[in-house]
Parts: sequence; structure tokens; C-alpha cells
Amino acid sequence: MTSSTKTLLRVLSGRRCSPPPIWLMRQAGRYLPEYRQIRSQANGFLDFCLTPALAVGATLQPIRRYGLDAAILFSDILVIPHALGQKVSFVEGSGPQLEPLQNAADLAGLSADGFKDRLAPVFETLTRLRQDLPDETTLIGFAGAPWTVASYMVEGRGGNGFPKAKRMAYADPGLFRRLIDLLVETTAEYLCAQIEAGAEALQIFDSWAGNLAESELRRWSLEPHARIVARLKARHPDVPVILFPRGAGALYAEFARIPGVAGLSLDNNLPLGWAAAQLQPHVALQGNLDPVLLAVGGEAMRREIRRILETLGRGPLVFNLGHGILPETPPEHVSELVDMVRGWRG
Ligand code: 1CP
Repeated sequence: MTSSTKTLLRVLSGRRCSPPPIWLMRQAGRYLPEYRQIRSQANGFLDFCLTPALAVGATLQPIRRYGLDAAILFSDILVIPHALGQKVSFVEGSGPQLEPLQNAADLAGLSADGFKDRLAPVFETLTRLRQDLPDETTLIGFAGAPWTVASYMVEGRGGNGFPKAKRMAYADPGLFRRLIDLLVETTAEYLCAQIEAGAEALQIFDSWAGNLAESELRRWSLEPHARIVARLKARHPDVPVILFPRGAGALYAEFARIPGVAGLSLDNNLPLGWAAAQLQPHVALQGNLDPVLLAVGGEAMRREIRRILETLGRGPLVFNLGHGILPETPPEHVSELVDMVRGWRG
């Protein structure tokens, strides 16, 4: 089947679809009973991500249940530090934990040699998914952006505003630059390999871009993104790339002008009228229902879904959330959202 029958790829090439395609960040996850079931079959979360049979199963769950327009590879942004040799674990209920990277010696202890071999199961998962997915479903590969991945690597955990990572970036920019450069190189290689294994579109998650002050954001988020996209485009010019610089505010306008970017995923705080006027002439927009509203449901959710469709649906739009789906989300609310978006004719 040609790519033009895949609505996500059509929108990312700059065309408008009515109704717009829909997928949801973290669409495979704890809110689904079938996810909790498959999760219990793995020894740990990394083992889950690196076992193709399980990762394929988890990726397909939300596709089978809702018929979403895109499947996102089931994995995590922290497989890169793992593959570079950092100790990474996921503690049930309290998120990721890493042996924190604190100084030049810790950085020297990491190695990019053979890192792609350690990620071979991810590529196997993508190849199998391409065979298993319906023809109209787009397969999305992903990675974390260097700043967000570095934040976890330096801090050792999430959820606290990453003071150590911010401090290292200000206090020892030479060391921090070397860490970011390592992540630019490995992330670009990793994403190219995902394309070669079957990914048809990519998303780069910079979930913590909003932690950075303006000039720091340009230096540690915008510029590394531009370098990664340039490398991807040099090798795979036809594969669209979506960026998610969450919390970047008005600087979203600069991400929209990175050469080769096809789409921007909007967080919950961005004014939609501004995004339609300033960003959508340059790139497709994705977003941005508040995941809390999806969990709450009802008329407030329906009103906001209509507002997003009316404001962004006149241009190239991929319906999505402003951040990942919350574990307490009732699965029926997702069905209602999908039905509403599919029923819209703008
Ligand atoms: O125990 C479990 O089941 C683990 C929960 C979980 C899941 C389902 C984690 C741990 N990661 C994932 C999968 C995941 N992570 C996907 C799968 C594909 C899908 O969307 O369905 C993706 C795209 C990610 C990306 C990811 N991991 C991000 C970027 C997106 C975002 O949500 O901001 C980040 C920041 C992470 C780190 C991470 N991994 C896991 C958790 C709980 C976290 C967040 C920790 C924190 O709050 O700081």
C-alpha cells in the first residue's frame, strides 16, 4: 500500500486530512488491563522493552482496541543510557533509576562501541511490527532528545526538576557539551537504524525542554535537535520527523524552522490560535488535549476536543494529547475521544 493511504504520513507531508489522524502519547500503558497482563510476564521493564515478542504485543494492544492511525514502538527513552553502559533500572511504582553521571570519569566510563548491538531487539521489534500492522497504520519510532536523556543520566531519576543536570549544564558546560554530543551521535545513529528496521516516521521527545532558560534551551535543546534532524535527513530524506519540545513556549517557533522538521507536538500550555498562526504554516501540528481532561472525561473533555479540532483542524493536524496518557484514564474515555475525532468533518 502506498504511503498516501496512511493518513499520518499524508498530514506530515503537509496536507490536511478530515478527519485528522489520531494516536496518543503513551498509548500502550498501565491504563489498559491487557497491558498490565503482558507487563507481568517480563522480569523487569528493560527486559520487557528488549524482548521483541512482548514489545510487539504491547505496541499492538492500543491498535487492536481502538484502531488508532499510528502505532508507536513500545520502548523507552532510557534504553540509550542503558546501551551506553550506564546502570538503568525501573522500580515498580517509582519510575526510572540510574547510577548518576557526576563527572568526567563517569562520562569516560560510557562507551558507544557496540551500543547498537545492545539495541538489536528494538530493531527486531520494529521489523516484526511492520509485518503485523494493518496497512493503514503508520509505525512510529522514537528516542528521547539529548537534553531530556541527559537530565535523567545526570540526575539519576525523574520527577524533581533535575537540579543536578541544570547545575552541570551551567557550571561545567564543557563536560555537559561532551555528554550532549555523545547523545546527538548515538541518537541519530539509533534513529537511522530504526528507520532501516521499519519505522516510517519518528518522534523525538524533549519532555523537559521547559526546564531550560532561553539561551540554555537554544544551546542544549534546539541546536542538538537541528543536528540530529540534519543527519536523519541526509540519510533518509523521506521519513518525517516530529519534535516535542515540551514547555518551549514561544521558542516553538524556532523549532518549526529547523530545516527538515515535518511536525511539532504541542504541549498543553501553548495558545492554540498562536500555534495555528505561527507554526502551522511551516509544519504539521500534533496535539494537544490535556491528559487530565481525558482522564476526567464528560462535557469538559468534549468541549476541548471540539476547540482543538476547530482551531487546528483547518491545517495539517494529528490529533494527540499534550503529554502522555495517565494510568488512571478510563479506557472508555479513549474510545469516546477516537469516535469524536473520527466523526468530525471540518
Ligand atoms: O512499569 C511500567 O509499566 C513502566 C511505565 C513506562 C512505560 C509504559 C515507562 C517508564 N516507559 C514506558 C513506555 C514509554 N516511554 C513509551 C512507549 C510507547 C507509547 O507511547 O505507548 C514512550 C514513548 C516512552 C517515552 C518516555 N520515557 C519519555 C518521553 C515521553 C514523556 O512521557 O514525557 C520519558 C520522559 C520517559 C522516562 C520514563 N520511563 C518510564 C517512566 C515512568 C518515565 C517518566 C519518569 C518521570 O516522570 O520522570
